[in-house]
Amino acid sequence: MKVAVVGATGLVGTKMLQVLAERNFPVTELIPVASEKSVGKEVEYQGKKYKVVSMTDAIAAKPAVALFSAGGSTSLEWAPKFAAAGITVIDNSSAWRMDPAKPLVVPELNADILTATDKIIANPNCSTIQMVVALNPLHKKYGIKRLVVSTYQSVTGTGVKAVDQLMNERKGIQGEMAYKYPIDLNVIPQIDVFLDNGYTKEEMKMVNETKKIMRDETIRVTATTVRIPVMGGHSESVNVEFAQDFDLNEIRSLLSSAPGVVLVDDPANAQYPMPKDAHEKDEVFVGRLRRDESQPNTLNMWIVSDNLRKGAATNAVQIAEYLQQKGLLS
Ligand code: 11C
Repeated sequence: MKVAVVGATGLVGTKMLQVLAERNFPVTELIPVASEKSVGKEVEYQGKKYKVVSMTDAIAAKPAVALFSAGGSTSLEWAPKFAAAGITVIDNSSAWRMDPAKPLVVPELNADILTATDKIIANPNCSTIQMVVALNPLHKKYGIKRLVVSTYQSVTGTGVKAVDQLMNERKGIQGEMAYKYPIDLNVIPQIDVFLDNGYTKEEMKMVNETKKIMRDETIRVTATTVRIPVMGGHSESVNVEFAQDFDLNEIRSLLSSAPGVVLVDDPANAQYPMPKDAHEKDEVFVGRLRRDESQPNTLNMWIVSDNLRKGAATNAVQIAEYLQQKGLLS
């Protein structure tokens, strides 16, 4: 199968290539695509070098699927052109996520909504993906009424410029700033821009995407999203109020058997999820499970995942795998 990766030289694009190879996705021809200034550069895939091509050349090559990670405006402009040529786009930007006509997919939850006519499929925000993967089995059993989430997000979510800023600060080098403030030895309670309601775009993505993916507009969600000087993944403290009471042991067993979830919850032995351990893994790690003693039917949990993998590249490749296995690609 011909596969295009749009944004192939970025952090997520590079991870998409790595994940496609690791999972042995049946790529017969790779078409790496990037901005005009990268056209002609080479990327390596399974030991072979491939020349980066332009958008127009990629469409002419007619891949069956194009994994996009090139930002919202590129996606708004180019995804419809790929789709019009019969190419299925799996888009990692926020451009199409809340479009009612576009599926927003986390395969563990809602791949069943996909059809052969879906030519632009949205990949959710990283912080949303890891939260819903962990919450879905609990929602099915107890019904979630309300979520209060605070995030601790890796600089890799911003991109290579932010990784460079953190590393430069550590080395005492004055370089380009991805953030308005230093990130090393700091915490920045702003991810993306502020909206009129006082929340950031990242926070409202968690609110709106969660309801769409979980197919339940009644779930109430409030979020505070925060950048911390960490690389391996995003962490989240989630307070979950259920419609009915729960049993902690049953929660543990539901999470242990949930697809894509690994339970790491042994406080007596200081075992809990950390980004250092989640780095380069595809699963969502859950721990610190405990009853909220201040509120009935309410649980506190801690969720960690590699934002570049399950939060972006792996989720996109899993969608492609589903489409391919179900014969939904042209
Ligand atoms: C971050 N979650 O950590 C963001 C990155 O809508 O796909 C991904 C933004 C998005 O900064």
